[in-house]
Amino acid sequence: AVMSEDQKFCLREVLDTFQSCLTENKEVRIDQYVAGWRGLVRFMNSLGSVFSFISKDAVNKIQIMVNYRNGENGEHYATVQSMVKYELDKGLVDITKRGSFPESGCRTLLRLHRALRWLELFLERLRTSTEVDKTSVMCSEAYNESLAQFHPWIIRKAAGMAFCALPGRPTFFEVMNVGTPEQVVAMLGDALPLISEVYQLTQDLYSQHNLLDIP
Ligand code: 1PX
Repeated sequence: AVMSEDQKFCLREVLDTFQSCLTENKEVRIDQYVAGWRGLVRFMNSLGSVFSFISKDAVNKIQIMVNYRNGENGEHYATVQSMVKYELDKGLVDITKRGSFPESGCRTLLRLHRALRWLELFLERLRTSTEVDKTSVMCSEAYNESLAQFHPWIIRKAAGMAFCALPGRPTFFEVMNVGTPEQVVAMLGDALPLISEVYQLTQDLYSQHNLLDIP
């Protein structure tokens, strides 16, 4: 599904975008992947300006990927698989230490990929939560289990402070604009397996090529 700008924000459409990443032969389409992140960033921005340091970084990384796609070698950036092959064949990735390619596609996508794990963990917590659970706690637990290990202290601290500004579960569900809490839970149940699959395919590919630690 394509997100229409004039319609009210709906998280279902965003998560659908992630589902549409997968090709028949289980490759991950970069256009849809990036569109999914754009939608999430838009959602996050609607929650308040405390999150803008997070969205700035996400938007920056999204833009790097869009630029590759629009560039003269754009066709090599159609899927994560074709990008990895292309950049490795041409020696366009600094795999073990920082060097001439600080903004390679492989490196940039890895940052978003790590954040996708956070998303998966957070959405799973939201899905199984009850009225008494706090979004800030769910969010920081998901973060501590995933992205936090890749972030220096100062970023972890700032992220922790931002999480405290998250609206409570009822408001959060309303902003998602999916319907009743039961409908939110059902939607998340549908979306999560596909998000997990996108995550896992990327994880396996990066692992096969020893790309999980690109600095
Ligand atoms: C129903 C739930 C929807 C929630 C949607 C929220 C979308 C969040 C989008 C976050 C994307 C974050 C990308 C972060 C990439 C990253 O790790 N960048 C760091 C490393 O990059 P570098 O180039 O230096 O190697 C960079 O240092 C990041 C800095 C910004 C802080 C990142 C904190 C990430 C917290 C993620 C959780 C967002 C919580 C929002 C709650 C709605």
